[in-house]
Amino acid sequence: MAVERTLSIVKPDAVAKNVVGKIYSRFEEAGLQIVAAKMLRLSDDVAGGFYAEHRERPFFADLVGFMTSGPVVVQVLEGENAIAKNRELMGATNPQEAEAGTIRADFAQSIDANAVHGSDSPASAEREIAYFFAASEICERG
Ligand code: IDP
Repeated sequence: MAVERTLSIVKPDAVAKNVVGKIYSRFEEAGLQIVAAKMLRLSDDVAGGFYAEHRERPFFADLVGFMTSGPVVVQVLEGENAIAKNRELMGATNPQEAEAGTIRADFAQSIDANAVHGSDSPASAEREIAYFFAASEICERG
């Protein structure tokens, strides 16, 4: 298995619930390292550009409205199989369908406010990491 990097976002609902640390613990306990992190408030343009692939979907305006409703914490996670491992930790998009013990089952209320984002492929991880971080902002942990 290869060491990968993936882009993770703690969404506004989870930041508002004050569970950033609990979510970070899930990453660390699974062997993923945080190699870059920042808190920021997304603008409409930044949130819309991030979710550009969903622009034609009926939920796009709600998604952008939600993602700009409060601060988010954005991080790059690194580790063996990091992309799939993070998706497993997150659970299904709809928290009602998420397996017990996953981040979304434990911390999310609805398909709109679902606590976390994680890249779903190597190509999206590359795009999404570059969307939020300059190469100089990513730390080698060794
Ligand atoms: P993912 O976050 O699990 O990768 P995607 O299909 O990429 O799921 O969708 C991006 C985000 O858009 C989801 O996390 C969710 O917040 C929102 N979303 C997806 N499908 C729906 C829907 O049917 N209704 C409302 N929001 C949705």
